[in-house]
Amino acid sequence: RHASLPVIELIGAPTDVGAGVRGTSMGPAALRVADLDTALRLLGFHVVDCGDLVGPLNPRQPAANGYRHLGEVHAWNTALFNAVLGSLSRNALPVVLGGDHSLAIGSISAVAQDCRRRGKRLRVLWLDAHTDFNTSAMTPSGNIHGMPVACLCGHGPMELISLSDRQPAILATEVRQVGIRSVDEGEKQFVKQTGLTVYDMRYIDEVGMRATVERALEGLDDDTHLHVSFDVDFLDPDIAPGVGTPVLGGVTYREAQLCMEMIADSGRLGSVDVVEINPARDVQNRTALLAVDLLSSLFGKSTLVRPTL
Ligand code: EXY
Ligand code: MN
Ligand code: MN
Ligand code: MN
Repeated sequence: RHASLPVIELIGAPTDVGAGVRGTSMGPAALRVADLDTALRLLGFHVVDCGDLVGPLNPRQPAANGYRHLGEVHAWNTALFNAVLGSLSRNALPVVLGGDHSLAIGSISAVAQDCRRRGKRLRVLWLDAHTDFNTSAMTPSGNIHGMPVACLCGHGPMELISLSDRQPAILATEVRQVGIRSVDEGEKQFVKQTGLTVYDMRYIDEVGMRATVERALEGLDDDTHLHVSFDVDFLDPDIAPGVGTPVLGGVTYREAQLCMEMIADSGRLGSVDVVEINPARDVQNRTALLAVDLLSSLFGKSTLVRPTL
C-alpha cells in the first residue's frame, strides 16, 4: 500500500426504491462478486468494505403527489448522507455502491457539506444517459432517480433538498454532465432555463471524448474536490445490458476508458457513486465486471507506456 494514497471506503446501498424497474438493490452484491475490492487493492489502495447500509424495502407503490416512495428514498438518503459524511471526515475516499441514482442526493449533499467545512471547491461530474433533472411537476414517472440533480440544486421535496447544512446543497454551475441522450420534454426546458452544462452524445460525437472531458474538467485546481457520479447507463447497452433504463447510442468501451483515465490524471478525484447496475437485467454479471474495469481506470490503472501526444 502506498502511504500517499487515500483509503477507499466502499459503502453499499442496496436499494431500488427510487427506480421504476426493480433490481438495482442487487448492485452492491454484483460489484463485490466482480471483485471491486481486489481490483482497487491491486492499484495500491487500502480498501475498507464498510458493508451495506440498511433501509426500507421497496413497498411497490404508485407515485403520490409526483413522487414514488418519497419516505423510503428519504430514509436511504439520510443513512447514506451520514455514511459518506463519516467517510470524508476520516479523510477517506468514499465509493458508494448503488442502488438507484436517487442515492446521489445523499452522497453529494454530504460531499458538498464536507467541502464547505474544508473551504474546498466542488465539481460534480455526472456520467449518465439522463440529466436526472425532473421535478414532481414535470416527471413522467414519479421515479425519484430521475430527479437527483434537481433536488441537489434545490428543486424538490423538503425532505430531499435539506439533507445538508445549506440549501441548495450545490449550485448548477458546479455540475458537468456527460453522455446525455434521454431528456424528457419539461425536463429539457428546465435544464436550459437553469443553464446546466450538458455534454450530450452529439457533443461527444462532434468533438470527441478527449475534448469533452477536457472541457468538463476545465478549471479544477488543487483545492477542488471532484465527485464522479457514474450511472452505468452512461455506457452503451450493447456493452452494459444490466441497467434498468437502457438508452441506445451510449458511450463505447474505448470512450469510457479514456474518460476514466483523464479523470484519474486530474488527480482531484475525491468521491464516487457507481449506480444503476441491475443484475436482474444482466448477462453473467458483465455490467458489474465492466464497471470494475472502468473503476480501475478511474483510480489510476493505465497502460504502462504512454508516448507523448
Ligand atoms: N427521465 C425518466 C424519468 O424521470 O422517469 C427516466 C429517468 C431514469 C433515471 C436514470 C437512472 O438515470
Ligand atoms: Mn474480494
Ligand atoms: Mn442517473
Ligand atoms: Mn441514467
